[in-house]
Amino acid sequence: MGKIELPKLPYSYDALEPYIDKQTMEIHYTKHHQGYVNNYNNAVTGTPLENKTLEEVFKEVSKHPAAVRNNGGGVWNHSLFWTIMKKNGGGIPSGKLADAINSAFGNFDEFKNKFTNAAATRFGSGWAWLIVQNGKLAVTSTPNQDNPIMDVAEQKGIPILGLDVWEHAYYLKYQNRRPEYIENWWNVVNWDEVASRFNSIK
Ligand code: MN3
Repeated sequence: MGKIELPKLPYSYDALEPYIDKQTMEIHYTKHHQGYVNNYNNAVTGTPLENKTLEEVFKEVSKHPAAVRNNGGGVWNHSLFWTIMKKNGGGIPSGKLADAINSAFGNFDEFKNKFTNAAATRFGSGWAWLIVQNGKLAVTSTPNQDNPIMDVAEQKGIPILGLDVWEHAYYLKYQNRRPEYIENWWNVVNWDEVASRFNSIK
């Protein structure tokens, strides 16, 4: 597939204000995400991985150098992250996704509590995820830039929602108050995109 390119941000840097501030969004996208793209390309150029998709690489990521795992994950995770947020997001999902959430967790609030807890208790840097495993939903988290597609993940599945809890995602606005960042983030979740990802899996 050749060189990975930074995907276009689907909204302006200030679109998710006041929950995610403009400066954080700009630095996160132009420095962090771009950095993962550049470093991944540097790590795979001239190797057999150059022509593989990220998903193919993740299935055997334990065999590859740390730069491939960390930067490849950084590329994929942020590419998902931007799409599952939008201006005037939030609320609760409907349709088949809502049914699947109720079936897996009891109700939306139980799901939200479980996901919030996974994000809040992930020690250090990492991500919280809503994943699809054999057609069923589950909540999990991963350290650093790992994700549940990777062979190294404790709990594997296909992520349809992810929350970045690295300090770079919230520190300028929230400093050490990760729980406040998580609580506010629910106001920008793009449930249409999450549902679309869910519906495309089965
Ligand atoms: Mn990040």
